[in-house]
Amino acid sequence: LKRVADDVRTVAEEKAPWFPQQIKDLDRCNMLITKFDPDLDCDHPGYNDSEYRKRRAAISELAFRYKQGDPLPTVEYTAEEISTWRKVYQQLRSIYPSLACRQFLDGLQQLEKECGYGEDRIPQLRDVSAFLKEKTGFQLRPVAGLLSARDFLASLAFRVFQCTQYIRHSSSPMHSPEPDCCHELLGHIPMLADKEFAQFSQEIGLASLGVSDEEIEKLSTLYWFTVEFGLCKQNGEVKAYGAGLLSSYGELVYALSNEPEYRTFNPEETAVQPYQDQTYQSVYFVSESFEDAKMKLRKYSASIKRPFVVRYDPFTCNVEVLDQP
Ligand code: TIH
Ligand code: FE2
Repeated sequence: LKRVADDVRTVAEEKAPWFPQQIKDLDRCNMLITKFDPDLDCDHPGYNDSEYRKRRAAISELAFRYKQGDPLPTVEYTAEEISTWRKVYQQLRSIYPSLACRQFLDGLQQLEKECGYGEDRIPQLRDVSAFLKEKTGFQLRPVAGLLSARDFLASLAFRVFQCTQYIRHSSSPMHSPEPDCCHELLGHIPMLADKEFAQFSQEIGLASLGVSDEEIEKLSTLYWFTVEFGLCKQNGEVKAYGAGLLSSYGELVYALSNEPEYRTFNPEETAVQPYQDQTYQSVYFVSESFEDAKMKLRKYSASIKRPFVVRYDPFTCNVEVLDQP
């Protein structure tokens, strides 16, 4: 009987794509998507700015060299970079109170009080990671650019959030087509300071481990329309909870204007909606509440079928793989 069970496991594991089972394995989850690279994409606002590209390459180097467990690299930002940050911070900070959801505002307030957030300096990943670790157990890891969806989602299974450390080009403070430190620090981090949101992010990560490319595509589309561009109702008003909105003054204002189309969030439909990653979205999905979005996405994640079961062990921080009972 034992041999039969072993055979079954071998077949199941052979079919599933590789996935990390220990936090150290995240060193192998580093597949970059070069679509928005300023060296390759002639529409990138930094394409013709060789200084900017040199700076980006230097900051990328820190991420390429990083191994799990190393202290997070710090970057001494230039006066120009800090001035871009200041613009982004000032503009967004002034509209958050009326447009951002409550959980976000709570998180940001704590970061301002306890983690040195403000318009005068760009927070260091090292400090933010220590802050998050205490609040929700999340930690940060530097990444050189946009990661493949599979690798990005897998890190969430370990409560690791992969963060870029360079900043957007000074010519476009209001919107960037790719993640940068404004997007991570202002869009994602305040939400990750919320216990329930952290839990839910980890569940998406766990649901992604070892699933097919088709399932990854659907899961990352859902991630896109919720964690990145989600809207929810709060006290009868529509508010933003998506990080891609909360880090872009231009798109935040646009998303909450009368222009774009709104649809009710429904995972089955949302998972197959084509999305826009060069400019603003043409459709946004609105949930009845933030909790509702969370519950629906959680239910969807749990419904993805796999020939095995994964379980996160919080004592060892490992993912255990069990045969389907
Ligand atoms: N568009 C966002 C911004 O300007 O901050 C960044 C991104 C969100 C999602 C993908 S890239
Ligand atoms: Fe993001």
